[in-house]
Order: sequence, then structure tokens, then C-alpha cells
Amino acid sequence: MADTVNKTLDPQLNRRGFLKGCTMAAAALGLSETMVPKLVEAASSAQRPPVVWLHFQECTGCTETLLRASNPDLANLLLDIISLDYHETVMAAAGHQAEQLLHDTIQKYEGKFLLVVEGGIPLADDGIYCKIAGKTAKDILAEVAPKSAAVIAIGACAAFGGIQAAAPNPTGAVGVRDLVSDKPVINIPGCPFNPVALLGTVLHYLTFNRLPALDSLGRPLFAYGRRIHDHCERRPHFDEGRFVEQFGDEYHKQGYCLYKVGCKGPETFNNCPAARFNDVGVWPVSVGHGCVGCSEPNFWDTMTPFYDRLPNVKIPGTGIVEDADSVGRKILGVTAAAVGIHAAVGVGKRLVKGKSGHEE
Ligand code: FSX
Ligand code: SF4
Ligand code: F3S
Repeated sequence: MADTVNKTLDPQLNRRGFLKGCTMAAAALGLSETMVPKLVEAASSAQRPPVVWLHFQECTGCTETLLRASNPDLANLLLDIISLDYHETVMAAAGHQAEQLLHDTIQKYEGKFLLVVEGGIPLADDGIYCKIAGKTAKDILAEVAPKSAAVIAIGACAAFGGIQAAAPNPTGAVGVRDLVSDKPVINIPGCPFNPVALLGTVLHYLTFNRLPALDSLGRPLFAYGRRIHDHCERRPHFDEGRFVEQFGDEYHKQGYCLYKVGCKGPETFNNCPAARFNDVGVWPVSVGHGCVGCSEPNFWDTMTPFYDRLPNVKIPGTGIVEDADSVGRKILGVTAAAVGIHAAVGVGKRLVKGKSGHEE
């Protein structure tokens, strides 16, 4: 299966990308460069962990972000270090053959395979809203998860229910952790997730023989331990009170902070500013769009409207919660004393202009 996928990828990239991918994963894991050889050794082991990848309620964007990434080294590396034995989107088998393959894989590798789940699981009306081969998603999960070694819930849908769980959640969609309690479940949310987080998790598992440390929402701390806002390249603009007031305005063109046009970075934990996406190294905020909070639980409900500003935000180091204009004005005082009144007046004008267009 993994070989079938790999045949479509360039073997040159495969070799060249191996070290690069391990180095990237080491950086994402917060390991020093001296650990790279250990990761390479674990990744080169002949003992590739079998992986069963199930699809439930979702858009398949998570699989797309992995396999169609413009950085094929990542997909190659991941497919080199695991044995992807069952994946409905890309495998050649279909129908009864596919069913047999799933059955055989979970018997053969009982207690040893990693189960990756992509998509939410609907519970309403006994789960009839997602059926594969006549079986409901909840029944398939109940059959496969207890036989796995651990479960990786990939993407916002498998982690927290995702878009189909948004109010009024007509199908009663939930995430894997709501149903699986007898196996370790690691959440790698995001809509879609970042492949670097999956690669880091798998390499950590292979190198140290255990899953990485998790936060209270089951997310690996190495990837979700910091707020977007705390390592965003636009943060100096936030701190100085320089905000985009409207998409396309002169402040937007100058790369100012996107807080007032809805950025949810201050309430979102993820490593997008560091891990970035694809080989061109971009992430939503770097291309001018606010973070929509896609790695947080129920973000379709809690982070919407996406283009309205968060009502308040914590001021670093103080624990005080204030609105963005107060932050700007406070800093304005400091700025006025430090660099003179002219620059400060400029910031003040911008903050006054901000009264139009968006909720203050
Ligand atoms: Fe959900 Fe992933 Fe969003 Fe889509 O499958 S996390 S809808 S990008 O693809 O599960
Ligand atoms: Fe970056 Fe958004 Fe925070 Fe502004 S509000 S600094 S754009 S994360
Ligand atoms: Fe998602 Fe925000 Fe990163 S929208 S991709 S967590 S910048």
C-alpha cells in the first residue's frame, strides 16, 4: 500500500528529503540537532509501524494536505517510516476486497498498529449519517480502535467533531475521544492539520517508544504548546497598536496586525508561525488572513464570526484582559515617552479611524 503510493512520488526527492524531514521533525519536537541521528536511526528501522487510516465525516482535506503538499519530502518520509496498510482514499482495493484488507490488517497486527482517524463520528439516529460498507462509523471505530496500539485523531473533525459538529449539529457528530477511552488517543487538530505535527508524533513514537506529552485537550505539546499570538511575526505591530482596519487598506498592505479584522491568534494554540505550510513557508497570517482558530475545540461555533474581532485579549505578562484599543493606547503612552509625540499621534489617528468598519 505504502509502496503503491510511493511509486507516484520521485525517489530522488525521497532520498534527499529523508535527512531534511528528520531535521524538520527534530526542530518541531524542540529537540537539539544532536538528536537528529537518533531520529534518522529510528526512521530507518526495518520495523515500520503498520497504520490503518479510517475516514468518517470530513472533507478529506487532511489527506490532501499530506499527500498533495507542495513539499513531497514530508509525505515521502512519512510513507517511508510507516506501513500504510489501509487508507480508503488512496488504496487500490475497493468493495469486498477493501473490507477483507481492513479485517486482515487488524487481525494480523492486533495491539501493534497505529489507528489514524480522519473525520467526525455521527451518533444521532444510531449513527446512520455515516456508513461505509453498510456499517456505521461508530461501529467501525468500536471494532477497530480496541485492536490498535494507539489512536491518532487527525484534523479538527476527528479531534473535536469539526464542521459537522457545528451548531445545531444535526448528525450528533463527536470526536474520537468522546468514544474511545481504553486506548491512548492523541489529537492533532487543525482544518486541515499540519503534516509536521503528524511526522513529529510518529517519529517521537518510533524514537522514544512512547507518544509525546499532551495538553489537557490531548494535543502534543511540542506542536500546540504555544499561542499563535505569542510567536506571530505581526506581533510587534499588535504591541505598538498598529492594526489593519479593513482588508486591502494601506495597513493591510504594510503587514500590520490582523486582530481587528478577526484574527483569533490570541486564543489559539498551534505552531503555524514556526512550522508553516508547504515548501514556500507560508501560513494564514503571513499571507494576510487572520487565524480562524482551527486547532481549537468547536472553533466553528466559538471563533465565529471569523471576521469580527475577539472581544478582549490578555496583555502579556500582566494577566489583565483588555480590548485591543486599550492595549494600543497604553502602549501609546509608553511610545510617546520613548520616541516622541509624532509617531504616537500617528498611532492615535489609526486607532480613532478604527471606529468604523468593525465592532469595537
Ligand atoms: Fe475536517 Fe480533515 Fe477540516 Fe477537512 O479530514 S479538519 S473538514 S480540512 O479534511 O477532517
Ligand atoms: Fe498575529 Fe493575529 Fe496576534 Fe495580530 S492578533 S499579532 S496577526 S496572531
Ligand atoms: Fe489554523 Fe490558525 Fe494555524 S487558522 S492553520 S491554527 S493560523
